[in-house]
Amino acid sequence: MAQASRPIKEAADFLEKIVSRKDRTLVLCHHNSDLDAVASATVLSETLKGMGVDCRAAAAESVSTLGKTILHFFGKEIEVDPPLDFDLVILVDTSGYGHLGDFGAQVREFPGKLAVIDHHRPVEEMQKAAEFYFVKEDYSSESELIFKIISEMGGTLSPEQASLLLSGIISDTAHFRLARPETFGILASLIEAGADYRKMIEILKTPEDPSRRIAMLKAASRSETTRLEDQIIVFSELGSFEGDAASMLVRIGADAAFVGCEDKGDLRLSGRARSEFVEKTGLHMGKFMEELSKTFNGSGGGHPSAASMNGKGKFKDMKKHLFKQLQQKIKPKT
Ligand SMILES: [Mn+2]
Repeated sequence: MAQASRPIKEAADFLEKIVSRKDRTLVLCHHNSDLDAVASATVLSETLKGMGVDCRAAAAESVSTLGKTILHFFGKEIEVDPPLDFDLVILVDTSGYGHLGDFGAQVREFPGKLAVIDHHRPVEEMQKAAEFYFVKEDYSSESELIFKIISEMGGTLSPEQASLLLSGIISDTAHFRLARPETFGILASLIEAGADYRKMIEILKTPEDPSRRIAMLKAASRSETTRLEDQIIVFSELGSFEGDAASMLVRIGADAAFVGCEDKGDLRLSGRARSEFVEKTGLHMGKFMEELSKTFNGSGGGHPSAASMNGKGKFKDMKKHLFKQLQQKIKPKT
């Protein structure tokens, strides 16, 4: 039967077989394990343990920073590269030996039984090697798959386990952008089981560099806004993150934004524009910056809506010249 159409019950039946066989089991996930991997491995391992199986969870090679953060938050740990003294290794969120980094060689030599429960593209070699091979490529995360299997077995989740799986789903679906309709049903069940959505969102936020945040605020507070015809042009002065600042100014309202600086006669300028600005005005930022840079003995260029230049001269001269050029390019409609 094609992998995609196999019922979840097959996986539940297999796990129940492990319970009755009393296999000493390792649930193993891929190297540099992300949230989906550590959540799946941890929750599946704990569930099997709760059913009387001698079971542990592990990651190959290393755990990602976010993976460590979430485990630490729940006071949980996952082993890394444990000695393979088990009857069975279940690979989760892992499609093949290659996904296990250097530890893959040891798993390849492992004389015991192998099972794969995954949501990546099937790997033929693994299909042959595994006693049980179950791949649901249509699942947007392994955490969803683990949830479905545990539910099928009649298992329940603690609030911590529900939160862990939720974090795996949020991260693998890129905050639900890649979610399937079914994902939201699972999400509701996890919330009902006590998952803390707000807390997980908070943990998943990648910390932003404070110096970058200050730079963005400076760029915003120093910004000058001008209207040229129906276009909102914003200019600001900043000595670092100029491109990011110009993008930010476009995001918060500018049609085109220019952010630059002068350091002892060395000029730098970054420009960003909305695609509608490029269409309406016909102003290609890359060409515009190239022309501008020639006036100041520098070089410049880029894309239609994102470009930069450098040159020699005084900041206020560059700014004056920039506006004059913009006025010429953005002409009233005739
Ligand atoms: Mn995954």
